[in-house]
Amino acid sequence: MTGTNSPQGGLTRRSFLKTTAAVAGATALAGGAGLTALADSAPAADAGEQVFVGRCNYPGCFGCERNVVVRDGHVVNMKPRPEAPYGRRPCAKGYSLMQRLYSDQRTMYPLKRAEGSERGDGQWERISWDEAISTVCQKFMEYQAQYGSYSLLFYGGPAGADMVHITIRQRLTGSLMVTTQDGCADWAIYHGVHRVLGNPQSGNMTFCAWEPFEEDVCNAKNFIVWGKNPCNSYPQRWRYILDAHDQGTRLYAVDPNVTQAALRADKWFKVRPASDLALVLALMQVIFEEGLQDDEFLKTQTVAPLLVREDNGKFLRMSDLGVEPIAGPPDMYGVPTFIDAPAAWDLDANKPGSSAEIVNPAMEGSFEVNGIKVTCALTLLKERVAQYPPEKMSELVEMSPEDIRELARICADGPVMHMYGMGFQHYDNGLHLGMALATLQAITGNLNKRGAGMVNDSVAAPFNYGLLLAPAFTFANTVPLMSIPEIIKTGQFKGMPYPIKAAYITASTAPMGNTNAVEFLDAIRSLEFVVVQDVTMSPAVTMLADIVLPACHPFERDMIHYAHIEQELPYAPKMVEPAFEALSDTEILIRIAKGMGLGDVFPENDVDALNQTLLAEPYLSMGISIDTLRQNHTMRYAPKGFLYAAGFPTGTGRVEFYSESPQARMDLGLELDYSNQHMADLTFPVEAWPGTKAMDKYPLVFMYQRNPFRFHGTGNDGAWANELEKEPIARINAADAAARGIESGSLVEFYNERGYVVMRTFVDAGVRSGIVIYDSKGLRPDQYVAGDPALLMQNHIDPFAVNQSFFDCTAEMRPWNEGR
Ligand SMILES: Nc1nc2c(c(=O)[nH]1)N[C@H]1C(S)=C(S)[C@@H](COP(=O)(O)OP(=O)(O)OC[C@H]3O[C@@H](n4cnc5c(=O)[nH]c(N)nc54)[C@H](O)[C@@H]3O)O[C@H]1N2
Ligand SMILES: Nc1nc2c(c(=O)[nH]1)N[C@H]1C(S)=C(S)[C@@H](COP(=O)(O)OP(=O)(O)OC[C@H]3O[C@@H](n4cnc5c(=O)[nH]c(N)nc54)[C@H](O)[C@@H]3O)O[C@H]1N2
Ligand code: SF4
Ligand SMILES: [Mo]
Repeated sequence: MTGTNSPQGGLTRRSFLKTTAAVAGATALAGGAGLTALADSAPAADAGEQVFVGRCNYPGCFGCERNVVVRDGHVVNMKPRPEAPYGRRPCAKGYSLMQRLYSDQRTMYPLKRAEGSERGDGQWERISWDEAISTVCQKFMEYQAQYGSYSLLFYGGPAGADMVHITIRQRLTGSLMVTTQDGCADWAIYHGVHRVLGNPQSGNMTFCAWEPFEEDVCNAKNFIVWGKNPCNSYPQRWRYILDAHDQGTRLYAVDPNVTQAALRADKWFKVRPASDLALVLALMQVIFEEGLQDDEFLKTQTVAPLLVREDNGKFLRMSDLGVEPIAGPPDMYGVPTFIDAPAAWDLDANKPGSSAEIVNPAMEGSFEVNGIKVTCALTLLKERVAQYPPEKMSELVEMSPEDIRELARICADGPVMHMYGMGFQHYDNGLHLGMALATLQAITGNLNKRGAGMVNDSVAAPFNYGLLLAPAFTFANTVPLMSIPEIIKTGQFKGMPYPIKAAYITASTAPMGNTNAVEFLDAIRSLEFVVVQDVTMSPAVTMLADIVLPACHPFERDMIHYAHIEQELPYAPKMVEPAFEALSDTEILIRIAKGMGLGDVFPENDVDALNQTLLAEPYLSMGISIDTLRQNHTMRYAPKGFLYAAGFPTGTGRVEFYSESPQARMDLGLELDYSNQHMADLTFPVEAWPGTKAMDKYPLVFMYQRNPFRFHGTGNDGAWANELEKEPIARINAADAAARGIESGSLVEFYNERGYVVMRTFVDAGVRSGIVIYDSKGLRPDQYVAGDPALLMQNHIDPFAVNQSFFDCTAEMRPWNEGR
């Protein structure tokens, strides 16, 4: 963690609080209908009504269809749509979308910060779109001319989940070659899983054997939910899991706390926070010890028989045996490729040969080939996990060896599906956890067969790259979000100049939720010029903006949902005219492109961009166009079936539980030692682990959970949500409360040496002792009694995963006495 006082921005942990207090006043410009007004206008009969098939636009969720009722140009109701393929029962936050449309916190007009006022004062002047766009473009072009394109930071989140918006945004950032951010959220576990199962470069986070999941989950014999609360975070998937459970699939939950999944499970495995890695390594030890592994799968579909060279950690190749590589098919750029097959030991011939040809390879042992010592990958794995038997891991995981053995047998009794969440990777050891869990699936053969696989969220639709790429094939420079404060302060990253002067922030409230929130805000506030584009007066708007660009709500524009759950393209039409002067995100970006002289290489307007978006494969050959989507609402762009029928998308085409050239997820320009990155191994969190200095002083793991009413910061403007839950709450265990004289329902201060927050706190028997769970960043900073959870966060990053470890943070608590 870097220092909390910045000489540049002057925003310290103290002034962060002062700034957030101004947020409440900053929304005074707004005005609109709340819950009461909407109730008054509930639909009567159907006279004069229009019904559209609308859907949610939360990224990574289903995009559930529902019938949206429009009367006199206003959305007045939303009803379930039973004929929808999967999303048939919209959840609470799905319904709240309607409220966001008429929220009193909508951005209404382009605004500029009033002359003489400070950022965060909440004093705005209304300006025209022409003035807004020309101010933005003029400023951006000045910085570009003086400092180069990297001086512009385009910070965009996935919110809105609109394919056209994201496509045009990337065309613009690539054309201008600006600096953009990598969000560094959720990636540790995926990077680990991708190392083992291959990275299809598709944003795919679900590795079910059969797609769609909804048709296959009932084929699982055992379904295990890890560090996830799908009832809140994936309500539609949860429904299919419960259906499968009713039909006989056994359900298990691995979680430190009681969740709805734990309550419904046949057995709940209660783990210590951040100890899942130790647990999964022990599970594999048991599986090998008891001979429960799937030898045939290991032999034919994994790297188990491949020979690893002791001298350089790489697989022994046929070229090492003097066989010339043969020509392979050209790659996607037309560059010739060569096949140099990995070698295995042929037991019948008692010599090495091509792994592609050997029928009876050695699965274990060490050999010497041309003076090089080589060892079967499976032997290396077995030696690794032999170090972690249940009896040894039991104390770390705080689970009995008997329970660990029971879970191991469940994991080997296929078909098994693991649903893995974010909770258990929000610590600094998340990357190895991803590798370990994928390896567990490989050794038990629970991949590539029905009812088996690894389930998470999000399949990214194929984009129209012709439209997305800049015309001259230039690219933006992506930097990790975590490094942005340092880059702004020093003007450098990886030895290259990044003299950032201005920021354009859209579809994100990341500053409020990053583990480096304080430094991040501080850094952005030190910039000369900040533009924020949002549907609502979000904290990013109220705290940072010089210019506000009001964006359409998804019901006010056509939408092609790009980050959905199955390989099906969800579409929703524009249903009502934009409120006030809002424009679609795409239209705003096109106007900026035109204002910066790029008009001739951009679509004419948002409708033109929409029409061009689907003029690409696989849409053309699947008959998917805006017209057919308008008729069908949702259309598959890939046939149903096995995802990895043709082999795994790894270098060897096999499951690589041993990776010969492990990479860091992002290059931070650091010299790294990769020797322990080939295979999963026991690594530890930085704070949330017994024996750390932080834990000694602040013994409670400080974590959040997804709120069913909101999607991060999207929805904190929804009147229903705020009426149901007026203030952020925290939950703690009774023993922890009693030890500190805390009463349920009272205000409690949570603190560590970095900062503090005060929340109303309830004793909850479902919370494990030693844990504080607070509401995820659904609520606005000004709704905290005092302080903010962001002030407590630590900001260490594992340089291999380059990801935020949101739960790797500890705190102490005491009754709040109205002052510190
Ligand atoms: N404390 C804490 N921090 C967290 C998390 C947490 O739960 N708690 N979660 C972490 C994770 S896993 C993630 S993925 C990130 C997510 O972080 P973000 O991607 O920043 O998500 P949101 O906070 O929802 O911010 C979305 C913003 O986009 C706006 N918006 C919604 N729809 C549109 C649209 O169509 N157009 C435009 N222009 N704007 C739109 C919303 O009004 C809102 O202000 O946060 C991470 N940080
Ligand atoms: N309603 C709603 N749904 C959402 C979102 C939202 O904001 N609101 N956000 C979306 C996004 S971007 C994301 S990333 C996902 C995240 O959704 P999930 O992956 O479901 O994450 P959480 O809801 O944070 O649940 C984390 C779970 O992990 C448990 N946990 C904590 N530490 C450990 C540990 O060390 N080991 C184990 N085994 N469990 C642990 C917690 O007790 C909790 O039950 O949700 C998505 N869905
Ligand atoms: S938030 Fe997700 S589950 Fe809920 S209605 Fe929307 S798409 Fe469906
Ligand atoms: Mo996320």
